[in-house]
Amino acid sequence: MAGIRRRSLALALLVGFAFLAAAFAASADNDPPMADFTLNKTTASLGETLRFTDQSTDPDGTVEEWAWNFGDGGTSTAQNPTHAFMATGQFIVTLIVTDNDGTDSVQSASETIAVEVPTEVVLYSYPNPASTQATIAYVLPTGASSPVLRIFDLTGRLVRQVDLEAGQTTYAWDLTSNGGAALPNGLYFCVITAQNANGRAIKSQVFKLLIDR
Ligand SMILES: [Ca+2]
Repeated sequence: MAGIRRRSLALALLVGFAFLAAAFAASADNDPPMADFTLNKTTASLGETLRFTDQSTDPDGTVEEWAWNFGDGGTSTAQNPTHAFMATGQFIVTLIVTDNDGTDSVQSASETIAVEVPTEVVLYSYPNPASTQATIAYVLPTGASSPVLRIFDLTGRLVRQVDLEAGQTTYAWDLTSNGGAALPNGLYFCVITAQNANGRAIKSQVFKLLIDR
């Protein structure tokens, strides 16, 4: 009986090894897919739609699944997805592909994308303090439009509003209110709002201007 048991055990081990060897051979026979992709640009503006084009290949089969991770929480399983980044910064987009032989044959490819907002409006004014006139200088991001200058007094009251020219870089303010009255001495807050090339509202930092006659 003991001899039969040993032979059974040996047979079971042999079958087990054969099974493992076969599984290993099947696994080794499958060449993994190579993930690859292109995209239409690696620097984008906020909200701009980017197009991703799959270039993955499998040397001995076909690529059947695509798992995209855009690095901003967005994902896709489309072969050639589009994606718009709604935040600024650097994002690493990763693509993992799976071939027709199973999920363990994956390769990933990644690309870093810089998503930039055109810089905000730059605003400063000179001289400061001002006694007779202030030259309000401004720089708009490329493509920005509809700049509007607003000046508030210390209580937050809007005392002057001017539609600026997008093509200009300075505005000469004579230190008067909307009604044309000379404003009293004191501290004023200047801000310029505009629309960027994508139609999004942008604005400058608040510039503190002192009137001291
Ligand atoms: Ca394969």
